[in-house]
Amino acid sequence: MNKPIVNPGQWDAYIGLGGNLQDPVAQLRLARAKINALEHVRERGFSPFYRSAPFGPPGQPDYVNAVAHVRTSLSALQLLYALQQIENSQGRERHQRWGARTLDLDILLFGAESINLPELKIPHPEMTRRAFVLYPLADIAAPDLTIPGVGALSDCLAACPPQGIWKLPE
Ligand code: A4P
Ligand code: MG
Repeated sequence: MNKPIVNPGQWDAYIGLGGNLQDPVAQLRLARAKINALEHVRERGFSPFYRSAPFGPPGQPDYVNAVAHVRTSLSALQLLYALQQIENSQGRERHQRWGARTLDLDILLFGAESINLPELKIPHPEMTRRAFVLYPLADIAAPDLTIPGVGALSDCLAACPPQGIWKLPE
């Protein structure tokens, strides 16, 4: 059964999902279902899962990463707060920047917007340096996708080899 959507979707947003604690694949699957259950949010695509070497403090387990494409009529801040509630509902604890976590949901892109608020920076500032974001994004985005203020996704991929990431079997 289709859930009711009051306003038709207006924004194409890409969300990066990551986690490295407590069965990350299951955490990401659950988060995917919760994102798709949000009012005014509809999934348009979902990448394969990737295992990835941790970026940040050493000694953490490998991560699992994926990217979701959604269409939404929420504002970027409304979407951020909804995603933070999902992180919290899955036991996300914030101890250390870039430290191990059950679930991290980052808004990578929100339409063609550039946003620079204290609590929300879009495009996500680290995304162009991270193979575990760029390659799953490329799996589901249009080949000519442009990252606002940066340039073509294809140029970012060429500058960021797929090292330290491994696509998991479907
Ligand atoms: N915030 C600002 N912009 C955004 C955005 N576009 N999307 C703010 C989401 N949040 C955004 O985030 C800190 C604050 O960022 C939030 O309060 C929000 O208002 P957080 O999730 O509480 O903390 P964090 O995730 O530790 O910090 P940060 O800087 O967001 O880290 P990243 O960049 O998310 O990196 N290694 C691998 N292999 N795979 C990973 O997924 N992830 C991280 C986290 C580190 N290493 C990783 C991975
Ligand atoms: Mg984060």
